[in-house]
Amino acid sequence: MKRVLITGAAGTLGRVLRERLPSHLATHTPGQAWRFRFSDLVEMAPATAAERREGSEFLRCDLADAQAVHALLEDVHAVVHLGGRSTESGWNELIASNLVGVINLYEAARRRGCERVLLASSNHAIGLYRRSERIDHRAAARPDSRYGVCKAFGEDLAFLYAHKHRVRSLCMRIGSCVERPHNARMLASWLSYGDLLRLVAMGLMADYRYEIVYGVSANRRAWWDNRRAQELGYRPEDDAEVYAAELQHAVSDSAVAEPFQGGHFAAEEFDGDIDAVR
Ligand code: NAI
Ligand code: 15L
Repeated sequence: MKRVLITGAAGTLGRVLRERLPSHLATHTPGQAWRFRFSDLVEMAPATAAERREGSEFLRCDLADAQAVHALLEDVHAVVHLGGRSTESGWNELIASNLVGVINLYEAARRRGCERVLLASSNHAIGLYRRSERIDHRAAARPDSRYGVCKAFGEDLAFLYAHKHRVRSLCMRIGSCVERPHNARMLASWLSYGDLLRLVAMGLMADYRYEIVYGVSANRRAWWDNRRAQELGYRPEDDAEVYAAELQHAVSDSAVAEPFQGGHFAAEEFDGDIDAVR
């Protein structure tokens, strides 16, 4: 039996995984028993009947509290780390939840002997690449925001703990994980909920030490060459192109957002020189 901890389980993607990951794994990993521990800073909706049957646990925990995170990692085989601020925020909030939080998570994983962490990184770690560029898993960070810097830091921390210690890490640079794309940018960056499940299932099963992959569907307009994820066994099934006729003209009026992969995260507070970003 392998216990999976999902942090940020009260959030949007946490709720998707709570509802759908147990049955997805039961179908796709026959012979392997999984148990789930769900955690968040805030109170979660009460467990469903299915979750009670599966024996899932629900624990409130502030990722900024090292002792509490150490307790949370008891008997955990793998962590899907979604917890933290998910949009641009002030430094104080980001330092507590996204920097101290991810440090506490990896330190507890190391001390508890947790085998692997699936880290929800973000396209905003590489948001200052241009949309005209096609990048792969070897692309160095080019954060577009304070939030993106914290994600890039998480990827470096994952490297340290994977190679210096024994915590394997899959850093998932997630694009836009929403039920359906809302604008032209998401024709490239969309990750469907079904493909999120496929990516996480791959991350729980594949053999790796440290990897960066893109959390993106099989979008024909994607800016990201996701062959490393494919090699590890990720098989996305969705393509945002089915929304193209409806969304291809849904562009912003920002001269900063449009050239960059990070879109409005790049544009917010931007007072640099667009041409000098390369
Ligand atoms: P969300 O904001 O809905 O969920 C994040 C959860 O983390 C919230 O429930 C919040 O209460 C919890 N949290 C915040 N600070 C915490 C702390 N100090 N201790 C414990 N829990 C804390 O975000 P969403 O959309 O579900 O995203 C999940 C993860 O995936 C986030 O790390 C986000 O940065 C990342 N991501 C999401 C993308 C998307 O398109 N939804 C794209 C790229 C990355
Ligand atoms: C993210 O990292 C955010 O968490 C999410 O809210 C979206 O803004 C997403 O990136 C995106 O770039 O669409």
